Amino acid sequence: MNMPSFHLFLGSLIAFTHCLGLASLNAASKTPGKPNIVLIMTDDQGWGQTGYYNHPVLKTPNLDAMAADGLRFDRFYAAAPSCSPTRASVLTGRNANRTGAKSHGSALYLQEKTLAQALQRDGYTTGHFGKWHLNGTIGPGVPLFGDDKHNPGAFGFEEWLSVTNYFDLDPIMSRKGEFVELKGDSSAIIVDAALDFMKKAVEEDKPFLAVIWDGSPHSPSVASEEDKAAFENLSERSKNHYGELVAFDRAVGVLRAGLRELGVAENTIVWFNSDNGGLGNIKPDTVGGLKGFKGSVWEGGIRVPGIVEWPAVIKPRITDYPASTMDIFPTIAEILDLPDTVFVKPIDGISLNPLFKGKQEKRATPVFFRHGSQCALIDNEMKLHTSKLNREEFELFNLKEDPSEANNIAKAHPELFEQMKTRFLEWSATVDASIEGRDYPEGRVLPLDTYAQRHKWVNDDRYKPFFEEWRDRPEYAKDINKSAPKKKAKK
Ligand SMILES: [Ca+2]
Repeated sequence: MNMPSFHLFLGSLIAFTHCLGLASLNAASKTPGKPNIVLIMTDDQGWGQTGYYNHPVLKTPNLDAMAADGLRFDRFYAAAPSCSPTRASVLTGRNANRTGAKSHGSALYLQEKTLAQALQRDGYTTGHFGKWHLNGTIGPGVPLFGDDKHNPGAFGFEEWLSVTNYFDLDPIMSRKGEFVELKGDSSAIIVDAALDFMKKAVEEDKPFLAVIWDGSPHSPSVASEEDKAAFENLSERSKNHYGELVAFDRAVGVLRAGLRELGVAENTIVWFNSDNGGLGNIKPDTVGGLKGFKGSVWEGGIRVPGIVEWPAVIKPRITDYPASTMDIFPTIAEILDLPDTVFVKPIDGISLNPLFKGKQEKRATPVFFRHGSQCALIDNEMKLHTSKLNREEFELFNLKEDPSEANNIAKAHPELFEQMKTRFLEWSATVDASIEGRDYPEGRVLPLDTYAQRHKWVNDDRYKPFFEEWRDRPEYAKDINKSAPKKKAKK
């Protein structure tokens, strides 16, 4: 279409919509086109650490407001009790053992297909902001290299401002490979960067996927004096931990207000959850009285705060439907009617779109967990659990009647117990096949390059040129001084 006739067309379209009047305009704006998607995840925030669960010392007014306006999941599960595996599950819809990212710091295989790649192909602009932890590097967050084969860009993110792992006040981050020193609170930095990205997408009239993975409140926690003020009776460690959650909550407020200012809040899905359960060494309570902590598949290790806000579709309410980070990609795929070729199969999550629309039934597909030797199968209120997969020592719990998982009822329900055990072992066998690489067209796992093999950042030769510059930075000082002690000045 040439310009003049386009303007003519636009002019008549405006005149036409004016004739239709306000009511139909509202109806039109309510018709969801492609929703924008914001996935926001904290690092080590336990199930009990929100204001809406009446935490004894922590207040989270912004998460509370989000919960009141959205779908609050009282049984939302991180797919694993640890960082990288849960991140892999978000991007693939699969149990992390299938994907390479089986333990903290392990790289995601390049043979996987991600949510970001699928959305990019569907016309979305995609961005990652914050902690990545899928490139094989362990230790404190360091900026990612632009040519790292496992950086966010390699998995479908066009824009990124990222670090390998947790990060605190005044971090050094990587903007698509360019190292940038930033000032201020880490949660505020990544939310501001994500909002800039969203603003640009709105100006360009493109739907967006913004993945905001915070490093808070993961240790070492460093909070500002102001954010620690409410916790003066706590230990220094707990004060900083809770202070970081205050800063995160404030950033959630900035994010929600920003979406409203951009005029896109109505048709934006904002999905918040934590990446694993709470910590045992933080006081007071992080897991809301559940059993176990981060690292275990007891409820305290895997059940996390979870809220989905989508004003155009979701009516505010609370649900006890068990859902998981593995459901995020399948849910979005169904909403956007993406072909199932966007996934490497099998996937382990299911679409929650029917639940979003208010059709709440029992969950048909259980939520499976396998993390090292610790495994669980959650089938609505029933939970099969083992800490020793190789010995097949399973126990059965009813989470509704026994939320603290104290009474093994396997003997009282032998048939159900056997059924669930069989179901779990069948599923687990499919995971073994995935580990062998059977899900990939190559029929095997392609070897990882050296830098993607799990390693400490400080042993990575690419970072050695930065040691002198970074030697006095609190997050790196210990590692650098141990690995490359400072030469004593000559007398
Ligand atoms: Ca974590």
